[in-house]
Amino acid sequence: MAPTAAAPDVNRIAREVRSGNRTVLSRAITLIESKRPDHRRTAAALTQALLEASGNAVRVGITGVPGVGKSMTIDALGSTLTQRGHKVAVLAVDPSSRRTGGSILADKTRMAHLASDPNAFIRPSPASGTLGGVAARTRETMLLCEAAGYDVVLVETVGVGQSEIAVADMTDFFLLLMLPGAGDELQGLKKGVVELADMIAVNKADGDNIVRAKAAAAEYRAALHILAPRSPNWSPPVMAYSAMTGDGIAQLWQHVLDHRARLTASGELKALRGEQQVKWMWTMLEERMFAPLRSDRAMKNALPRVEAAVAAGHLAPAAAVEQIVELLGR
Ligand SMILES: Nc1nc2c(ncn2[C@@H]2O[C@H](COP(=O)(O)OP(=O)(O)OP(=O)(O)O)[C@@H](O)[C@H]2O)c(=O)[nH]1
Ligand SMILES: [Mg+2]
Repeated sequence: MAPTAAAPDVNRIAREVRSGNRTVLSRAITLIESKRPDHRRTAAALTQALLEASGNAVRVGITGVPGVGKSMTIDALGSTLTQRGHKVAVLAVDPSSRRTGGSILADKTRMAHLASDPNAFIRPSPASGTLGGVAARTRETMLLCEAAGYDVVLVETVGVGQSEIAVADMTDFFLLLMLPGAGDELQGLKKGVVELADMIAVNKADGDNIVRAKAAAAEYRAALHILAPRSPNWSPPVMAYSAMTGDGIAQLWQHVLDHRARLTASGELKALRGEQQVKWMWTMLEERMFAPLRSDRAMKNALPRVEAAVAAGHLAPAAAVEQIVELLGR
């Protein structure tokens, strides 16, 4: 890394993060989430300084419709893993403003065990912004957590939009949670999300729901057969489990480990990580290139006018682009 004015500070923060200091980790994440240009530069230097120490976690993305039991599953799975000696970081990608103060708290109460577990670190989604921006912050946060010694990273996103793709793009294993109940086959999820899944797990297989959950699992298993698998070395399993009773949580994790073993052996995991890094670079570059459009005052004034003219048909889109580029060059 080229020495910069901020370097001593960056090195100190990096050292503290690596030593597992939670307070410094939290502050470093806040720095990463900041939009101030000087903070952005320090954050970039920090992720670079910690790059070598990162990358050692099992990265699992978890999605599913609201109420499917993502939080409860993360609590049960995460607690099982910390009991086995793992350090678990829980992150989220939620670009909507849905999850404001109140529901972050609600989330923590739904992750009651992990919230008080010294070997777990829960960080809610960065505050609302563009999906690209929120996802970028979460990726950087993931690197920091890994450098701090968290060897399992669970990234949650609600399964109703584009954020699933962003999460699948930053994780090794993508877990799709489903509710029991036949008939509602794919439960409003877009087919694209199902295609991303490395496993489908039907939650709430407890009490009166066991039979229904197993029936739903059989149905999804049949549905998955007609989709081409993401990897030639992995057919996504479909299982039923209960986050509430913990039944099936151990098997669920075993599938994650099996997947990892297969994809490590075939070299796919390494290739996947590499592709993700490059994609990430481009995403960040695009964001950076667009930044002047959002922050430049003259641009802020001009853009709505240009847009209105394009919408009204007075200005051709190509001519509008020329105008904007010219403004940017000033
Ligand atoms: N019976 C049963 N109920 C469950 C289970 N898992 C979750 N629930 C209940 O389902 C509801 C939703 O659970 P959450 O974990 O908050 O679901 P979520 O997917 O995180 O929901 P959002 O954060 O709103 O997207 C809660 O009332 C839970 O108590 C389970 O395994 N069995
Ligand atoms: Mg939740």
